[in-house]
Amino acid sequence: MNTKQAVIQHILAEYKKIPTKSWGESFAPSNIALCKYWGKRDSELNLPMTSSLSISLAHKGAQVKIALIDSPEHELIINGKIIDNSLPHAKRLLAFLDNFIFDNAHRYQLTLCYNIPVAAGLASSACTFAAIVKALNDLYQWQLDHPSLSILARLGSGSAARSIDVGFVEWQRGNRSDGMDSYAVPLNQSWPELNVGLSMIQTNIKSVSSREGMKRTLQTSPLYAAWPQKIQQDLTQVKKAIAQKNFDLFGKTAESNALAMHATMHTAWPPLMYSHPETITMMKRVWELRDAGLTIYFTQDAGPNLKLLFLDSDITNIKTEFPDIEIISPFKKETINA
Ligand code: 2P0
Repeated sequence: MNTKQAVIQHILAEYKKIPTKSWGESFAPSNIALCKYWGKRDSELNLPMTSSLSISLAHKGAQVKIALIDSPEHELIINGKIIDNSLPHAKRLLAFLDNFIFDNAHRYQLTLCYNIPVAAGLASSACTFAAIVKALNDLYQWQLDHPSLSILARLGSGSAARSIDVGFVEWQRGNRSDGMDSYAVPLNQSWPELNVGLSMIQTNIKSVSSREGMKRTLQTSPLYAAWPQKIQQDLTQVKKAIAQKNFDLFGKTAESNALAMHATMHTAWPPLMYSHPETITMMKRVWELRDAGLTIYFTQDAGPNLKLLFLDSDITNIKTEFPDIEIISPFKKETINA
């Protein structure tokens, strides 16, 4: 038994492993980190070097349906297409499902439906593993609490720990080597006027995975030593900004955190740069607009797409300036129910 399986056994020890329904179903949202997760202290359990904080993207994410099948192999269907089990993207999902085989006669049929581009820095692994864990919870009717769901989702992908909840979510680093104290906790704070604008500079699969990128950065970047302290300061500031609804402090902290994370990547070796020329052009436009009085900030993950942060009061100007962005309002009722 590997360490991951030991954690799963520990969490599920008391629960029955026979489904009481034909299939389990669930949705989990993507999340965008405002204070980023970049670097692991344990790469098997996806334990982070630092805490991180994100906002969930309401109705944007993954819908999962999972059922047991009489077959020696799992079956994977993504956005309506049967996927070859030998593809790298499939292998990671199937390896995760292997951890939840409780009876040797059956495997799973996993159906995934996204309304967000896969593997384009739009956090699709986060919503995927969170939705799978929630769907298993539904299939077996375990009724696990949120910390347990978050820990199980983290075993699939670190950022998935944060996609179990909605709204603002903090993933606590934890200190234990088994990770039982490393899970996400919702902040229970709302900000109805807040918007996230998704740019679609590129939606192809990226060349260096986050997993590989963070490993390289941790091992080689001379700037990485400063990252834990930067995260600590930014977490304090962003939580203060959310509590006070101070949008300038919120946006400035998120943007600065993203730029600092990318600085650690640029100084890794071989260097790592997820930005495209269009990314830089868009960043400069944001800075020009801000100088001209528009209250707009950005954040960027491990991909070329920027996520713009702005309030309702600026939405008309932002739409004129960036007509191609998709706007998500994480706290608006109609968005959540869409
Ligand atoms: C984040 N990212 O906090 C950061 C910012 C990308 C940049 O979490 O290896 O796909 O599965 O734990 O969760 C992407 O990393 O990596 C990520 P694994 P994951 O959102």
